[in-house]
Amino acid sequence: MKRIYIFIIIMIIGASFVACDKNEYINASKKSSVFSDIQQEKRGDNSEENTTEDSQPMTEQAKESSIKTNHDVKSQESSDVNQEESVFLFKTNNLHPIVIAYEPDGESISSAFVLGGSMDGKWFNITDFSVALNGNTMNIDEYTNYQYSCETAEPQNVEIDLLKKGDTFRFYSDIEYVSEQKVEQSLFYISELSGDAILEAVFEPFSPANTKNNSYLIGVNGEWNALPRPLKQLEKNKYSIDIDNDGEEEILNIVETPNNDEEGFINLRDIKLLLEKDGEEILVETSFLDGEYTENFFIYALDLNGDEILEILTFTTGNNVSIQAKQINGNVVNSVLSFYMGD
Ligand SMILES: [Ca+2]
Ligand SMILES: [Ca+2]
Repeated sequence: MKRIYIFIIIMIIGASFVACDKNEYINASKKSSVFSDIQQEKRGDNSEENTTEDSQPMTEQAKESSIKTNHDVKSQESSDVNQEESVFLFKTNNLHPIVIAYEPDGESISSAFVLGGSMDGKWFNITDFSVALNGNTMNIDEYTNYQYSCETAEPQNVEIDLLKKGDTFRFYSDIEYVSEQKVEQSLFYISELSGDAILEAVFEPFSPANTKNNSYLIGVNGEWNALPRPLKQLEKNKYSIDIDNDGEEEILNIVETPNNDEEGFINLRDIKLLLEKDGEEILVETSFLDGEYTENFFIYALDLNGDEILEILTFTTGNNVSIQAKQINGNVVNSVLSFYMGD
């Protein structure tokens, strides 16, 4: 009897080692390409030029360009398989995932971070899903324990409903349609720095033409036109745009206030994003720039869920990256999705 117990214990220990060993560890070079590129950018170039460009979402020339390119967003379902420039069937996931890619200086893009998804008016974050790894299904807490027990923070190729292999994304810059890409892998891990769950979509590397370097691309898995809409600049940090598609423009105001409360930072600023709508001033978001971990604040306005009402994506970027999706419902602002990478 004793032998049987010992045998069973050995089998259990053996199986748990196999559970870790069987996992395909992903090449570390694939991990967090966005984050490492941001760090490179920070190390390499802190010029004011980048800051200025990022905080000016729209120029007159850009507006013209966006009108032109708006019409270029076309269904590619009528694919010609003989064409070398491959066009594939658009595969829609009913959770309509949204991804964010960082376009580094002169390099191609091979992955993008998942912001979340939506279905029938509901929004979903990564933490709403379970992941399956080698046939084992785990919720986020179980995955965190698994990662801890296997002593690895490397991204794992998982199955997750929010991002399936073959899901297709249309990528947009802040002003134009860029390209269509198909998911090759869904990589998942828990950030060692922040403890956040991170889901990364891997694509065949692609190089967007005509977009400025060090900018962000939004990828949307949906048939609607998610091209970011032009923000009409009224004056510095003040823009007009029709958020709720009722024919009347709302005003977006980015208010920067110097903050002298903390020592050790040269250029500390509090940021408030305000929306003027129906004669009311509504607070959309507060942020904070320290010139070191967070350097830039900028916004995109686009339809993330296909209901023809624009959401506002706010970016606070630098060494750390924080992205928030805000839905405007009447005169109420709802935070619907968020992404954070940093420490
Ligand atoms: Ca309006
Ligand atoms: Ca919408």
